Amino acid sequence: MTPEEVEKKLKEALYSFDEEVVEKTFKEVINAGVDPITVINKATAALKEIGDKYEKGELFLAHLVAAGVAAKKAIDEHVIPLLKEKGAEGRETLGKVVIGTVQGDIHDIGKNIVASMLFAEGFEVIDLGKDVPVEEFVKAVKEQGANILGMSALLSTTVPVQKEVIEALKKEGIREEVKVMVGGAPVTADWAEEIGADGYAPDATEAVKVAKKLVGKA
Ligand code: B1M
Repeated sequence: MTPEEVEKKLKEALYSFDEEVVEKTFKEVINAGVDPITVINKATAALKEIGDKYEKGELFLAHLVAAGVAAKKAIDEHVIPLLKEKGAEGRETLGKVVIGTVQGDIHDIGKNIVASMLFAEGFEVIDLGKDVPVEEFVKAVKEQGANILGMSALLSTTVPVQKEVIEALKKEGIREEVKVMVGGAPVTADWAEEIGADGYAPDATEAVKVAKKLVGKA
């Protein structure tokens, strides 16, 4: 299956807004031997297009929800297990990552992909989930002795929370003990620099490279 065929199939499936169709198509593409990263990249592009149409008023919120729920289920069930396959118990860890989607934000598809790929590449990953309060990030960094704190944000209203967490780490006197990596569709390298984060990645493949660099294992 060519990347163009994968793109067409996944797009058509997501535009059906039907969970069963989406799941069947993801399964078909994966079973055809398509690399999971290609599947994620093509699905992300299709979801972005659906999001843009919602923003322009060409689709309703119900469409955004249907596509999001179906994509999450298909990715959780058919793509994430493949991403995690490389991870094995008892291996030497590259470091400990505490990760979550910031408070006020329930977008977790991208965060879950990043967490799975970090795990697959050898990191120990403590996933705090979505809508994670500032103090919970700080507490987890402290208690877990994390090497990296990863924060995902998908809304322009929740991106500033990444800064709040960094400020809270400073207040607790533990900012220098942990590297901070930020990401999510509206997050940029400039923003990461502005808030004093140590790393930024536009996608999950890059997130793994940045994380390895942050722990000196690149
Ligand atoms: Co929402 N949503 N949504 N949504 N949604 C966006 C983000 C939006 C851009 C759509 C649009 O209008 N164009 C828009 C935000 C606009 C803005 O703030 N500027 C939006 C909105 C408005 C909303 C609601 C407010 C809608 C409403 O209720 N009126 C609401 C918010 C709820 C809340 O959070 N409080 C809402 C709800 C939802 C659903 C629940 C329906 C669903 C989420 C389901 C879920 O996650 N469980 C959903 C979806 C699916 C989307 C879009 C369409 C797709 C997001 C996605 O999963 N992409 C999205 C459109 C878009 O992104 N342009 C949109 C696929 C995923 C693999 O990509 O998350 O970018 P992404 O992750 C990538 C990279 O960003 C990076 O790696 C990942 C993999 O390569 N990355 C990191 C992510 N985290 C990282 C962390 C790192 C490093 C890299 O280091 C730690």
